[in-house]
Amino acid sequence: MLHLTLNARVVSATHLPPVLDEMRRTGATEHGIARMITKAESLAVALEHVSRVQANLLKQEMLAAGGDAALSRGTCSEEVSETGVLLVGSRRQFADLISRLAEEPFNLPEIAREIDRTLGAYGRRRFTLRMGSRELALGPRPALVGVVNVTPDSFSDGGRYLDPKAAIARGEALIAEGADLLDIGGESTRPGADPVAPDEELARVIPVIRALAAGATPLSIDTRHARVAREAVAAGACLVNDVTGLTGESEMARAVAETGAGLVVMHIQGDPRTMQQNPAYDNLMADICRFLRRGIMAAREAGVPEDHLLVDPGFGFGKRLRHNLQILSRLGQLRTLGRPIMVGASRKRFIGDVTGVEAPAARLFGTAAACALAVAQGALALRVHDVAEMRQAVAVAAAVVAVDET
Ligand code: HH2
Repeated sequence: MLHLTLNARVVSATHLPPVLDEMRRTGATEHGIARMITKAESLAVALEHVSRVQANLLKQEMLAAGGDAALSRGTCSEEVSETGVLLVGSRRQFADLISRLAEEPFNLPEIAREIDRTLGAYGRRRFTLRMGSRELALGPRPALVGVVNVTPDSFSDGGRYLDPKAAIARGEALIAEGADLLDIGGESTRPGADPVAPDEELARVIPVIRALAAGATPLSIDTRHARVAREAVAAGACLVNDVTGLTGESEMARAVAETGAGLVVMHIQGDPRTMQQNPAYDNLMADICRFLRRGIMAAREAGVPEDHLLVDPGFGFGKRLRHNLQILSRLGQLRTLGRPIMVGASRKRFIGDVTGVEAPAARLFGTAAACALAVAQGALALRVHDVAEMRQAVAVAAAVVAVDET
């Protein structure tokens, strides 16, 4: 699979609307602007596992186009057989590179198509998420996903909504606060949590799903178990939120495909019991991207249509403080995957580490900052415990994003 191997990723891109605005103010013609703007947009695209011969030709062609390519030093001295590549140049230089590569041997036309596809995916800002018979428009307005934990031990609200009546009331309250979707879970995945048997998980979530499914708000089931996913969808859920990103039960992808539900593919390193013991990455964003790509491919191979998928970097799932902060700062790179980004930073430990606020339920303002930063980077679904408060934060961030898009 070429695109998994290459793991092409847009690392950065110029924010163009202010440039366009100033160009127009000069009185330049639209025709002139259309030509000039491709020079004003600076792009950096990372590729992995490029063979020595491909890398040398990429460098040569990108230099000829007026850009450049960073490669391993050993590529020239023939000490390495493959290398990572960082292509840098303007939009125009990338277009030139892509047409030059179309004429080259050594699979370079495929690399060109992958770069082109990646740039196209990165630019996408609106999606229609399909989940069974439901649809949810994502972008320009991000969706708020309210969390309902039907558990005795969730990290921030364990025990509060274990009673089905309390969980149903919580779900209704979150809908009244403006939730676009509810994510219902019967197993805590906090660091160190003990797994819950599917029978117990089902006993917790099914009555809550049945009761809330009568309303208009779509429901998601937060589970690692294929059986729970199937029964939850039969009871009225339309989205499966699998925190293992399809690396847990092998049946999960088929279960989602057969039910027609949507799927959240979330990144995790390790499993909840051990994930925080010593998380380490070669290249954090590249590793997350590759994991999510694998999940997308596994879902598609099982028959889940692409427009049923969301991706999520999995804040706190096998990440140190620095990792969580870097993900938030570089989240936009995941737009490369061409699927809407969900973010679940709500009340999490890293917010407590930065703010010194120990009680998870008191991490409201920190959560609001994280949500706003995520929206600024392109997140289109925010999984939160405090819908009313985050609705304000997200509305402000989304309005700032939108002001440059219209
Ligand atoms: N975080 C949690 C659970 N599920 N799903 C997605 N897609 N993204 C997340 O970041 C995410 C998630 C953990 O939060 P919570 O459900 O409140 O806690 P617990 O696992 O302890 O029940």
